[in-house]
Amino acid sequence: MKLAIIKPPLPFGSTPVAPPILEYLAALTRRVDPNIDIQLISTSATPDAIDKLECDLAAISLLTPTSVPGYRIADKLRARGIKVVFGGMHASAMPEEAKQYGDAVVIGEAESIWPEVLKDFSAGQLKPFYRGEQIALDDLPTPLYGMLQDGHRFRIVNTSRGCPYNCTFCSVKPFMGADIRFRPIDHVVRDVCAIPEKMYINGDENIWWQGFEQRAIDMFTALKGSGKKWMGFGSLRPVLTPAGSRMLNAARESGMLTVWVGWDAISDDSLSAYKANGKVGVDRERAVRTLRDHGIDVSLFYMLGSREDTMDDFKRSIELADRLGVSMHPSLVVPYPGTELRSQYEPYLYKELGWEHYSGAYALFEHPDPAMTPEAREEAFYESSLEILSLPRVLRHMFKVPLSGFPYAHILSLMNQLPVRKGMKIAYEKWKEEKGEVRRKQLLG
Ligand code: B12
Ligand code: SF4
Repeated sequence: MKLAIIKPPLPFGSTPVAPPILEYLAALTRRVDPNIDIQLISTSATPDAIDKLECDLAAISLLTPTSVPGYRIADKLRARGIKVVFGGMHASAMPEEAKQYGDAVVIGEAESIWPEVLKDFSAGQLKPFYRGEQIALDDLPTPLYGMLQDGHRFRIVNTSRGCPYNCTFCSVKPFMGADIRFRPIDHVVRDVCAIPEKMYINGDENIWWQGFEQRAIDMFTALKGSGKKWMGFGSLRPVLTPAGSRMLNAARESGMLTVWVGWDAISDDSLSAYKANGKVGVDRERAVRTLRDHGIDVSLFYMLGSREDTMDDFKRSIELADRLGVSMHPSLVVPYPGTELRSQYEPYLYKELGWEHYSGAYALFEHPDPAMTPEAREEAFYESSLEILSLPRVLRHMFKVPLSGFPYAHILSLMNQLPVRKGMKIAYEKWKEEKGEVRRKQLLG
């Protein structure tokens, strides 16, 4: 049997990060049947691969912003008689929608159900829907790291799933459940050692959890010997706990260069409206300074343009970037399907905007302030993002990266900002052209 595992194109084009599902689902498949011929396709990197693809079954992984291109890929393949099975967070939140474009949909996590899907396919008896369980993570295979080439320089390691917090915008929590499920530390070390490159990404939603600081310390200590550098997403709360300092030292000694922090909202009011205090409800600026004092560089991810946000928040994000001297990655708020935020915003959604607009660069709902029109929000998003990513600021941030990370963390700081700046400039020019076109059409009646 020939199986192709496909990641549809990402909204902002190719990234050096290998889409983790490809090499991971390949490993799960090998476990079921080592004789299956597997091909991995990251369409952002190899856009023409679909036209030449020959296989019996295509497994397509869908996120919300990649769902529409995923459906178009499925149309092409099914027209050539290839069966299509969808999975991933978007397919799980919108199974009936996905089923219209595929032969089968896997809802939930793959591990417990993928063997059955492959068996049914071989028997010519694919069912329309399959449901994966949230199983314990004590026997996950090592992804087939290195199988995907095409210029991907970073691989992902996952060490836990699930989250006890309840941020309203989050699509990970409804998917992975409220209990944190940890992988055995020796499995994490085994996977890290299997990565061919010298640098990797911890792809967990949170690399350290409050109440589980000792587990994080044990894992970082075990990873010291790997000799690799890494970065990942971490919450601010555990940083200021009594065990925080020991944990940060262990993280740095294990090769951690940069932590990506979900800052989520500029104002504390918006943070509360998102119910995100659970994970970031501490003196946020002190926590960021503490991280840097421990030699770890910080990048903040946050959303703008929520129904609680004001126009001032766009300006305040620039002030924050200057005050903290860290790199900042904004997006406009996205009410992903399956989230509490989507239910709250349901009456205000611009329903005519399809999933391809759910990339973080579009205003997707009405705002109570009549001055905050979609155009005003989108323009303010581009303007403030480009201001934050201006060359002098990018350089200033680089000079503030802790010296202990030299030179990797400094190079990474540039790599994390300069391509985003370039992409953002192109997107803004395109946006201006599109808006100009709409206005011209309106003027011509
Ligand atoms: C690592 C990561 C990235 C990396 C790599 C992405 C890539 N190259 O694919 C980077 C940093 C580049 C990235 C970028 C983006 N990301 Co991202 N990312 C993640 C993160 C943190 C971890 C993903 C991971 O490690 N997965 C591990 C694999 C094994 O898990 P999985 O894919 O969920 O697969 C499991 C199941 O879903 C299922 N499954 C999945 N697919 C399939 C397919 C089949 C056929 C089957 C049977 C099963 C199945 O089986 C697997 C095992 O159980 C997740 C958050 C999270 N914790 O999941 C966000 C996440 C996936 N990202 C998200 C988003 C929105 C983005 C961006 C679009 C954000 C933006 N606005 O810029 C960008 C796109 C950038 C671009 N260039 O266009 C969202 C998606 C939300 C949604 N509902 O769609 C998430 C969930 C974050 C969030 N909190 O909302 N991301
Ligand atoms: S901390 Fe919030 S954003 Fe992160 S996984 Fe949990 S609920 Fe989602």
